[in-house]
Amino acid sequence: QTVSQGWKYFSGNFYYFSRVPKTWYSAQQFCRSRNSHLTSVTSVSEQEFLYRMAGGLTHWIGLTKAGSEGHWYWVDDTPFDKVQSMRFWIPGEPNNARNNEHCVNIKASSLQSWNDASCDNTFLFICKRPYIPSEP
Ligand code: 2F8
Ligand code: CA
Repeated sequence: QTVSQGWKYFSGNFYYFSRVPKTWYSAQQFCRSRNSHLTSVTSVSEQEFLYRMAGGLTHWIGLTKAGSEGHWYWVDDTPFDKVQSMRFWIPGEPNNARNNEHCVNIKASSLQSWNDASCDNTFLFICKRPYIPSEP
């Protein structure tokens, strides 16, 4: 399957783990150029899969802030579930350090994993696109 080279399948989606660090926005542009978005995380099993595949290295995910209120949203348009997502933040995060942390990465242990960081920092990143079976 040439179309899926370098992409890992998990539970209905393909994921791309970059080998080159980018800013959050450049990472999202890269994902979009590959028919995908920076990944959303909507379950414990997905979080554990991503953390395991990330191999201990910090990776951008598709969570960022919008509006003057600065509410979190997923760039792939998955609704952000604030309550269900609490468990995924590193204790003490998001802390919006220096008032300049509007993008999120997977950083620490497998479950309490997310940190908000400056979108201008460069990290590895994870793209996600749905697996859409083609007609036979
Ligand atoms: O201690 C948590 C804190 O660690 C760093 O700041 C010192 C992170 N900064 C970056 O990753 C740029 C903070 O986001 C994090 O909250
Ligand atoms: Ca932070």
